[in-house]
Amino acid sequence: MIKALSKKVVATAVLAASVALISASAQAGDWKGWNIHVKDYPVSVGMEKFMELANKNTDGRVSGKVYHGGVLGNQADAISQMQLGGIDFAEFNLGPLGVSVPETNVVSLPFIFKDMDHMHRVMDGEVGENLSAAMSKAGIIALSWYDSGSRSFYNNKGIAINKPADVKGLKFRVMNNELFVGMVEALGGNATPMAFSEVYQSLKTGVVDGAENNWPSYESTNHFDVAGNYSATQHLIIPECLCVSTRAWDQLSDADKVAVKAAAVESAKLQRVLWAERSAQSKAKVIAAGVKYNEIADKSAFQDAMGPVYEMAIKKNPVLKDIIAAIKAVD
Ligand code: BDP
Repeated sequence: MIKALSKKVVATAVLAASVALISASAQAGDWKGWNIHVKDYPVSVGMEKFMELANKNTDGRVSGKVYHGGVLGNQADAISQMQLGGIDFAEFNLGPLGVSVPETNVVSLPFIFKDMDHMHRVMDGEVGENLSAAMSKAGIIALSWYDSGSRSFYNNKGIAINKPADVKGLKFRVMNNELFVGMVEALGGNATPMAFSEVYQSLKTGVVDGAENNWPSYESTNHFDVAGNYSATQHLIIPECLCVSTRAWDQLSDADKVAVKAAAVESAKLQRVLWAERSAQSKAKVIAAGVKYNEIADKSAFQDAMGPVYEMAIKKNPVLKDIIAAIKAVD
């Protein structure tokens, strides 16, 4: 009985302490920022710029710190922490976000965008605004869209992927979203969702045969050291968001909201420039280090294989049908 009581007392104290912690972190002036990438990555530099400008634009009423390198946990943890209030701002890839905000699954459909410019036109227009509105219902306000290039397959089996049949039997790590599992399966391979931080070791020990990512992530994580064949399938172009939790956002005055939004938009401009530079540098670096790289002149066989992924996505979330049409309608 005494034991049970003390357990309850301890539990109540722990709860009170975590509520205090949560509300403390949501105070303007003390924002905690989550980032998966290393400090010199374009996303990281963009986030630092965002905080610097948010601080300046609000005369110091908003300040905070960015925690780089995933030290605050993986993206799945970060999404729930944004909702609970343990993290105030973050930079997320929209891929795994589809699990919490179904509308965002549209950007995780393979080959949905024609190229990076098309993605920018879509995300900087009405579709981007609608996705942002959907995200805010989940406690996440998207203030601006960051670049993440296009994702391509790489493997540790010495295989140059030129056609879907080359994927057959290979096991790839994908980001956490069943659409990505479906995508690899539609090409005849197998896929395992896994946190970003675990991929290097899994490639090295052969738990997976390959993964898929853009040039900067392939390089910054040293995946190129353990999976030396990179094939430019460019099957996904997924934007990323610079986001603030609704908890933190709701504490701002209207004027400070405008000021913080402006800081985010400005930081995205910088991030996009840095992204283009880093992509070229990373590509050159890994090729100089001995990576075998092949381009694929005609990707139509890969595109044609994606029918089941679109069907699965629409069946599960019929709302995607109209968003797909809206994206196709953007030139
Ligand atoms: C990178 C994204 C990052 C993802 C990572 C991944 O920038 O947000 O976590 O890919 O593959 O390109 O998990």
